[in-house]
Amino acid sequence: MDLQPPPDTALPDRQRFYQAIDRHHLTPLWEVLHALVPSQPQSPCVSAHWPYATVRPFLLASGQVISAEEAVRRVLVLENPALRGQSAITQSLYAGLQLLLPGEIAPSHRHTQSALRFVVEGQGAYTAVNGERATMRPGDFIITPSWTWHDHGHTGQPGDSVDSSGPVVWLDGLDIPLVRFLDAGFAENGAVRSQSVTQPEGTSLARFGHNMAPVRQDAPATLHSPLFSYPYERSREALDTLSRNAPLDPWDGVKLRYVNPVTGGAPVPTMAACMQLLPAGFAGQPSRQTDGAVYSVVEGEGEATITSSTGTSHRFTLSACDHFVVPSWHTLQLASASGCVLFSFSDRPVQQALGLHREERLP
Ligand code: GTQ
Repeated sequence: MDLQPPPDTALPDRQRFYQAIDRHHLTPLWEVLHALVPSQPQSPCVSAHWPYATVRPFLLASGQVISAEEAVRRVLVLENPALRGQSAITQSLYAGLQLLLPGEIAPSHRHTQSALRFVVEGQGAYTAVNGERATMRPGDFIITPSWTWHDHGHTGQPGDSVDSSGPVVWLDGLDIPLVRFLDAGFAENGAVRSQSVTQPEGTSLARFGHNMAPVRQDAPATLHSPLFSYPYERSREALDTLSRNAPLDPWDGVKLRYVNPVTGGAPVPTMAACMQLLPAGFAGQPSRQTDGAVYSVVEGEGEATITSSTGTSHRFTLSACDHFVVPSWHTLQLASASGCVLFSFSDRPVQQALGLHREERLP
């Protein structure tokens, strides 16, 4: 008489089956399906905060360890604590703080990765893009789009007026992990250390930065903004005016995004950037987005409470020049007793182009 096999003998059979197919580089979907197609984003990233009081001494010490020229780019990378060794702050984005000292040059190169700069501290440095220099002042937002030649320099001298005799520090945001994921990275070094200036500073701003555009000379057919520099004084003035004249957004305070003035789209195709003002006494409501974002505190003080979908929560006390990261689908709640200005960037245009972007504003 045949005995029914006990139910648990199915398991060894399964394991034997898995071993048999494993040798042929086959694996059963049903063991991983739930993780492959999660019911909601389950980012491996964690929220993190880099107080400037902690980072600045190391950044200045890096200036004693290596020259900008030898380093090519003297940057301390902000690595997500859960992605150590990957030079990534989120799954798609890279962030770092770059230091340039008076008289230094970071030599000309170009790469398919798009970059944005947000100036954190100091006077006297410039970024040159496509033959035009953009002076870097704290709060300025500057782009170096994919495959454009760019170099950085600090024209100050150690003995100069206090204004330009000090270090200049800026936040670099690049789509390095995204381009790496797509295996689409190319790079070249320039034939000269610094590209020659072919148009005076301010030319691009005059052409495209005043809600006007050239008449006969069509806007260049590029995916990126024809404007390379977005000066802080203008963004700040816009936020100030809106904080007085318009209703506050209960989640964001006053928040504007940087645009390509020709298309209204993002300044570079892979990254969006925003500037926001939290007025004194602001206590924001929580929201979450599928685009993880990197923040730079421009002015003032505040608090960011970031909670993962599993309920792990961190509250960061923010001061000027601090940086922090909000991973995908983590709720962010912002508050400021005395007022605060925040810069942020994310991969939102990529998600929007692919129809993937989602946002949830919680009560
Ligand atoms: O300034 O070109 O932080 O190529 C990383 C890679 C900055 C740059 C970074 C880069 C740059």
